[in-house]
Formats: sequence, structure tokens, C-alpha cells
Amino acid sequence: MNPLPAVPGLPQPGRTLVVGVVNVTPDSFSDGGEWLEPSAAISHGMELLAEGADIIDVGGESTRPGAIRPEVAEELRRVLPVVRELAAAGACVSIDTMRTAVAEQAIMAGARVVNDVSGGKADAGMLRLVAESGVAYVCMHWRGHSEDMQSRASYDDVVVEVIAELASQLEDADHAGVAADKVIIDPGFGFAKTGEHNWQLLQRLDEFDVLRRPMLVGVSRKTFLGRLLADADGSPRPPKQRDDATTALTTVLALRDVWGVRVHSARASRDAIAVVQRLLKTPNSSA
Ligand code: PMM
Repeated sequence: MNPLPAVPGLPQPGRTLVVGVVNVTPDSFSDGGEWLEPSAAISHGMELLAEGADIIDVGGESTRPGAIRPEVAEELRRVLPVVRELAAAGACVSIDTMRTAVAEQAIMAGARVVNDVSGGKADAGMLRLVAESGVAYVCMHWRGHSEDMQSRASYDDVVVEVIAELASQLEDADHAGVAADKVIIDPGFGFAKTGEHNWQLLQRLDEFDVLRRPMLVGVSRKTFLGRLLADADGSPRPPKQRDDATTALTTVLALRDVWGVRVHSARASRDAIAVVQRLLKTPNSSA
């Protein structure tokens, strides 16, 4: 990949960043309902920070395939106290939302990143808000809402098409005035992608270098890992037992100098990144 790029205003530790996930939702696929109470979500965010997360990504809408969207007021109710409290505690907070109204309030509450899984396609005002507020922006490849996104998982060459569609999303961001050095791309693993598509994207991640942007990768606990690790009878490995496979991928991604990994368990990924950093040191540099 491109050598580790820095994004102004975000942590720059000189290694792959760890973005810890706090889903304040009743229905996310791996932790739905666990952090629905603001106090539980805040404690979980603090735990992830203590484990070494560099950024905490707070979301109030599940994007699992088939998910029904919450009302805006409900999404705000879920995320705002969590963003406010974690930002006040000094955390670098990212808001995982497709809605301008939610992003705007979250920025006022202290969020420094907007993680928009629709990459500007779900809500017309989002890119202008990001441009005007000057926060960092995660622009993910997206073909439609979770309700029916898997029906859009059809590609001749998934890597070529995702890069082309992301390039067009980046052009829209540029036209809206979003600063190029504040944009992080994300191939959108599992979003209008089959397991086979996800593996092809991982195998050919270097091809995204053509977009010349830092990359965030969100593969943590996703279904394609559950299928890879299925039992002899074919039942997929449950989400919480996919963390070791997630860490294996963090190792690979850190070796490839990916800007950040979005994960549910921060410590294991930080450990994997530390191992990679040490491994890549030249023999005569000190331990
Ligand atoms: N995946 C989920 C939610 N938000 N954001 C980005 N940028 N990239 C992702 O891959 C991504 C995301 C779904 O996973 P979750 O339900 O575990 O949060």
C-alpha cells in the first residue's frame, strides 16, 4: 500500500491505527443490545481506549444485511451522550452515521471524524457538512441501504468496480469542498459484497493505491470469517469467536501499511500491530 499516510487532526502514531467499535444499537450482528444503554456504551468505549484503541467509532444504526433503519430522533438519542462523554474524556471520536443531522450534532458534541458507510450517497447534505466543519471523513464504498444491499452484490471484477465507484464518490466529495487530505477510503467489506468478493478485495488491496488515500478496513467478526471457520456440519462460527481470525487479518493489514483497522476488540489488534512493527525494524536498531 501507500506508505502510512497521516490525516490532519487525527492521531498519528506512525503505525496502523486501531478504531474501536461501540455499537449503540439493539440489532448489530455481533454485539447488538450489549451497549444500548449510554452508560454501558460509554464504559465500553473507555475500555477500548484502555486496551489501546486510537479512535472510538460510535454508531446508532445497525447496517447488518436486512436491518431496518431507526428514526433520526432515536439515532440521536443513542449516540449523542456517548459521543459527548467520550470526547470530553479526551478520546478521538468518530461518528458512524449516514445522516447529516446526526453527523452535525455529533460534531457539535466533539466528534472529529464522520464515518459515513454510504460515502456521501445516502444523504445529500452530508458532504457539504463535512466540508464546512473540516472534520475527517471515512468514505466507504456503498451501493444501497442494508435492507436490500445483498441483492446488489454483483460484479464482473469486484476490485475494478469498487475502485471505480469509490473514485466517483471521492469526486463528489471533492466537488462539495471536502479537503482531500481529510478523506479516508474504505472498500466496505460485506456491504453489497459476498464472502468471495471480500476475499478478492483483501487479496488485491494494493490496487486501491491508485486512489491515493489512506484506507480503513472493517472486517472484524464479519460473516465471511464465520463461514471460513464453519464447523464440520457447516454452521458458521459465532461472531464473538471470530476475534482470532480478525487479529490474523490485522497482522496482514499492518504488514501492508493499511492506515486503520475497525475492530470490536482493540487489545488483540494493538498486539498484532506491535509485533509487525518490531518485525519490520532493521536488525541494528535497538529493541
Ligand atoms: N462495518 C460496519 C459498520 N460500520 N464502517 C466502516 N467504515 N467500515 C465498515 O466495514 C463498517 C462500518 C458493520 O459492522 P458492525 O455491525 O460490527 O459495526
